[in-house]
Amino acid sequence: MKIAILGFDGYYGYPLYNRLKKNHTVIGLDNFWRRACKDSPSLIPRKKPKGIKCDITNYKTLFKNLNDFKPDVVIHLAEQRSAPYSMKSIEHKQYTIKNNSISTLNILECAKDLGFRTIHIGTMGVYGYNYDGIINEGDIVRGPGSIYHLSKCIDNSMFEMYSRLYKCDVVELHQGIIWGIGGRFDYDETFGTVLNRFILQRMIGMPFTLYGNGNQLRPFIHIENSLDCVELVINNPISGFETYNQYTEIKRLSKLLSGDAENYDNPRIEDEDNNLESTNLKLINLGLKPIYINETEIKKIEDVIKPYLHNVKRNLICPKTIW
Ligand code: USQ
Repeated sequence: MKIAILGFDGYYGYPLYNRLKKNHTVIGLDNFWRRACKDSPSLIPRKKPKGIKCDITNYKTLFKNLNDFKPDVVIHLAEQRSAPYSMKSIEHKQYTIKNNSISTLNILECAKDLGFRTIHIGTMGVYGYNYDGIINEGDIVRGPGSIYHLSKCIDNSMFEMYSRLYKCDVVELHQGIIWGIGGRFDYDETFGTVLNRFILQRMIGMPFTLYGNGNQLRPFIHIENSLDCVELVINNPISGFETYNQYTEIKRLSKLLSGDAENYDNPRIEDEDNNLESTNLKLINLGLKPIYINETEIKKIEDVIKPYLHNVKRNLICPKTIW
């Protein structure tokens, strides 16, 4: 199959590119924006991969690249994906909405004219974390807690509309919080996700930076599982618009890892004693084999990052972005 990955230089895009190119003809496009964020460096250095430099918010360039390649599937990862980044200032808010929404619109315009299938990595955060009922896959439940999550709600509405009006085939993967190594490893307060941050904090003898009381329930998925999910939906095509909840377990933040924790005044506006009940059976039924959070899996990550611990910049760890 011919597959184009938009945003192939990111935490998720890079390992996905390496996985898919084993069995498919794959091209990668990226504006290399994340690489230029010098305040949020990856702990593990990684060379710039070979691919096409393309800003997806430029419709003409995107169309030309996709029209030349004629993909069967386009995987859309070309988004600003950090909630804290999106809440730092009006400029960060504008950048996030502009980049994410225009990218999605451009991809859908290309899909309408070129006829490829689109797979989008969305987020469980579109539902929000203060809903009392059970969230089924495909339910329209909205409760974004940041401008980033709001941008994913806008994406979601665009996918639904293009699929309804123009019969575009779109898969929306509502992903939980990823953990594990994706070529790069982020631990700073802006781009590091919580479990990866806690793993590193324990290794450098720092108590976990637990926001609020730590009772928050959140969905988690190992990065390898997340890549499995994309392969599963590539190999099991649907027509129309289909949503999958892409996580393997729901955990309380205070119970993620054993170790000392320090409770911080929560820098985010979020419900700390939330309910989270949802279904994730569609991917399991397609064959996903969950990798759960346990010390054996954590040890594998520790072994990879250990040689780079001298690069840790402690001043990047404590929360600074408040909303
Ligand atoms: N948290 C801490 N301590 C920390 C960092 C975070 O207690 O040092 C807490 C946060 O307050 C939050 C939870 O951990 O309750 C998750 O925070 P996070 O930064 O790991 O994840 P989040 O901001 O939700 O975003 C991440 C990815 C995003 C993806 C999302 C999936 O950056 O791209 O969409 O996870 S989900 O959370 O399901 O929306």
